[in-house]
Amino acid sequence: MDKKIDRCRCSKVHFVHCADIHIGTDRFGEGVTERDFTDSFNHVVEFAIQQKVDFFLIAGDLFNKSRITPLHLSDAEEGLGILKRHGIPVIAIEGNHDNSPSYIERESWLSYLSTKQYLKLLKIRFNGQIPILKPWDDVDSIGAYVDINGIRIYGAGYLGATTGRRLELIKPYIEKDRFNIFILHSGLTGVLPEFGGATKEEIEVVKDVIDYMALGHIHQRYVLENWIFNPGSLENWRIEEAGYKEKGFFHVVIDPITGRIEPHFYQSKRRETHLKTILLPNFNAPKQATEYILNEIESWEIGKSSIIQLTLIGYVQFSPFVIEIEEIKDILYKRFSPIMVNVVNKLNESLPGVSSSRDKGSISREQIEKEEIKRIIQERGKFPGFEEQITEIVLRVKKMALAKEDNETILDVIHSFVP
Ligand SMILES: [Mn+2]
Repeated sequence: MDKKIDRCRCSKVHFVHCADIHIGTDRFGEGVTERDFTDSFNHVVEFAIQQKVDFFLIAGDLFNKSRITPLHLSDAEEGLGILKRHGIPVIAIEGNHDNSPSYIERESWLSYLSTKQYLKLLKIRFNGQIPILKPWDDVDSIGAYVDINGIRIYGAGYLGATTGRRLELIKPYIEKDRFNIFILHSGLTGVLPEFGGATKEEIEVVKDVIDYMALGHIHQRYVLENWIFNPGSLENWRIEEAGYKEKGFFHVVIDPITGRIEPHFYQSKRRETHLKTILLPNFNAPKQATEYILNEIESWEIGKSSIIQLTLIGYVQFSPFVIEIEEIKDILYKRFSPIMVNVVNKLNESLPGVSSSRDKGSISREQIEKEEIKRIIQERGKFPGFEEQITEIVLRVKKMALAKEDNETILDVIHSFVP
């Protein structure tokens, strides 16, 4: 392959690619595990310094919110400052969390960090249908691309439902004969049901001009065809993400002669987290249930200062609310010294794969809900022929709202259903 990086360079170019750091996430209130996100970021910073990488990419969501506290800003400045002192340039884009709700127009804290030379913020603005592809400019501290060690890095930020269309518009302006990295904060449909995003086809529009697609947004690692790379969030942004397969960051080595990409994936440093489920038999009395739970807990192996989330499922012959949740929590705190315990009581709720005597042969709660929503949509008569689809949207939005997804992400899902 006749590529692309300066011929004079003989040594390999290497960089770190991470995303979704979410500094400032407070999962339990009162800041109990807030610093986990900073710790995890600092761990990647440490790695980058040891490896003496040429540059450091952040593919969006450095912060959890567009409005951050002074502590979150100084946390970010500390990690970024270490990279700066070691002469490692940081190239970043804004994710949907850094800059909502009007994510393209407003100044974010990343623009501030860019002005202070902690990072180089890239974004591609549009003049109607025309992308403005200005090179990085030290005076304005903004640009659409920057060249480092012969590699060109473009950064587009979060484009939401317009991602596919905008990539099409950007493509003709990208210089083909270089080694190009493109940083984008976008999901990919089909990776995880709770994350919407662009389709593979929409991203592939730029495949023949981009060598390394550096994505962020989905909190689980995935790689497609040694071309699309998504590292996942560093920490578990929601506790349930402890169930995701992998999260971390890439250390990528590029051969300057052939343009060959050699990605190495590393798991991030995360707080030990245990998602536990106890299925209760059909007990008559709450005391039986509590004893059963305590007995189950006996066999667990859990390190100190962990997060424990215990979900109770199954059907009992008494009101599930009389179970002594506080007593169970106390036992867990005494036995394992966790930093946080969360008990989710889903007793007597219908779950897939768990049948109960009471709804055998009848339809599930989900089914009833779905039928009812569909009936209401049919009655209103606004979407003839699309009742099934609209019902799916309503159910999905409800699920996302319960999972406390931010408004922009929910809006995106709604948009993704609109042709
Ligand atoms: Mn994120």
